[in-house]
Amino acid sequence: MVLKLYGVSDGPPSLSVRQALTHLQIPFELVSVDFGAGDHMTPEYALMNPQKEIPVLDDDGFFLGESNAILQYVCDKFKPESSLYPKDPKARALVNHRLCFNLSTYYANISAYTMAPIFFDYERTPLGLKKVHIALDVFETYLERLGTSHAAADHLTIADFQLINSTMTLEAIDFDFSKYKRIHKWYNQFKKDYPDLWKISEGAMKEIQHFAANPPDLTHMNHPIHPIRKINK
Ligand SMILES: N[C@@H](CCC(=O)N[C@@H](CS)C(=O)NCC(=O)O)C(=O)O
Repeated sequence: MVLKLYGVSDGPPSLSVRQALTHLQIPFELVSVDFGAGDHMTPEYALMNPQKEIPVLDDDGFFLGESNAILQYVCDKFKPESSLYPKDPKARALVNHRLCFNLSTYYANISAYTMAPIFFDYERTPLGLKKVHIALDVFETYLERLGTSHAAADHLTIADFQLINSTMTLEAIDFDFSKYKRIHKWYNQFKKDYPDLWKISEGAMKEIQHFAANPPDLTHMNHPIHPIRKINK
């Protein structure tokens, strides 16, 4: 059975998995999850992913959530020889480290500032802004210390996808991060070096920009965590 990826068209974790599958030329069917309709909050979806988060990979009944785990799995299972996820322990540790850093800090801090206020009733606060700068500052330091062309090596790895898509959400809200010179260079170089992969991020960025200008009406949604923005109709 062909791999199925349950994904959302503007979600950074979904984009990274699409980029890896595309780059590795692994055939897959993209099943679009309608976030606004709450497709991911149904009992059926929870059978695939009790976290009720997107993406989920379905490999012939083997369901896997958490985009980092999906990226690692598809490389290990389908293209173990690929340099996207190196085998050498130190090289792999750096990739794993950057994936953890993205999950715990970079995407966490950035998306709370960029994405959450677009979709839900959150404000962009000075503390949120400070956390974005902390994330950028740390990533800049990693790039400086490692001195590589890419996030975790001198070649593309799965860590680049996650970090690129987090950074893309900053561009989506016109956040100027040019003072982080190494991040700025790495991000723009990715666009030039991998135009087909960037196209996947760019499509999402345009959607995010559209939603930023036209906040979606999610008043029908009964979200367990996020406050729903009130809309006068
Ligand atoms: N750690 C998860 C995060 C996935 C995630 O946050 N996905 C968002 C969509 S981009 C989601 O499913 N949110 C559920 C919700 O807000 O209800 C991963 O990397 O796969």
